[in-house]
Amino acid sequence: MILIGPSLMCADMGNLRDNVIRLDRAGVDYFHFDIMDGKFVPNFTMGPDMIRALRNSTNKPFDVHLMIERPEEHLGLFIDAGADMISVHVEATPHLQRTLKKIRDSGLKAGVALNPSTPISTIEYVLDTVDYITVMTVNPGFAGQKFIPLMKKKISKLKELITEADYDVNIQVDGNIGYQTMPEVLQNGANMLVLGTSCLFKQELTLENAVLRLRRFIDRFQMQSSLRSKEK
Ligand code: S6P
Ligand code: MG
Repeated sequence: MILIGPSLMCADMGNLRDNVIRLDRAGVDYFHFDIMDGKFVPNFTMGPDMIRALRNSTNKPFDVHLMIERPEEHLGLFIDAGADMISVHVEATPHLQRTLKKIRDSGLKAGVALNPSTPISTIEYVLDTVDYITVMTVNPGFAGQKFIPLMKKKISKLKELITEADYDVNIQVDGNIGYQTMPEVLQNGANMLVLGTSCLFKQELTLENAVLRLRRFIDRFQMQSSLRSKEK
């Protein structure tokens, strides 16, 4: 199952509720919120009040990507605001396992995000405590950056590790996911796509048409890969 989640920091900030309602109707699977603290990453974006304000606009899950230092100190704010899934960066806390467990114990899905230079070995011993792993395919902090090619290898290595250990963990990719990069990240094992300026929020397409085009592309991709695996 391939899931698509618009990155709301790339939406029309003046019409956020309208964008969420339209994307929900167009059939996205979840909404991705980027939270930055100006320290872990050199930028500021959204916060818990925005999550709370949008919570009654859709029933789809809210995925909160915490790009903040010491995320364990702020989890309550995002849980209370209406998050369904929270990911924390492995580089941002010395207590990763405890933090992930706290997210899960609160009834949410727990995710861990890896900066491009962070090796997969850092999460080997929390594979039983996570629901999804976010492979950052750009350095976190900004939309509109270029995909880092070596991340394709990282995704496939991670997929191998998860499959070998037989864990039920999704792989999310975040950063410059568009028609150029999608085929390879999907082939290598990603199944949750964060979509920003490279794919959904494009001047030349309405949100509805952008989602439609994307769904067709993913359906075609899945059909072709199931044909390929039958031929083998
Ligand atoms: C980046 C953030 C992302 C971006 C998204 C933008 O720090 O975590 O979620 O919003 O990657 O997408 P694009 O297509 O503009 O790179
Ligand atoms: Mg993100």
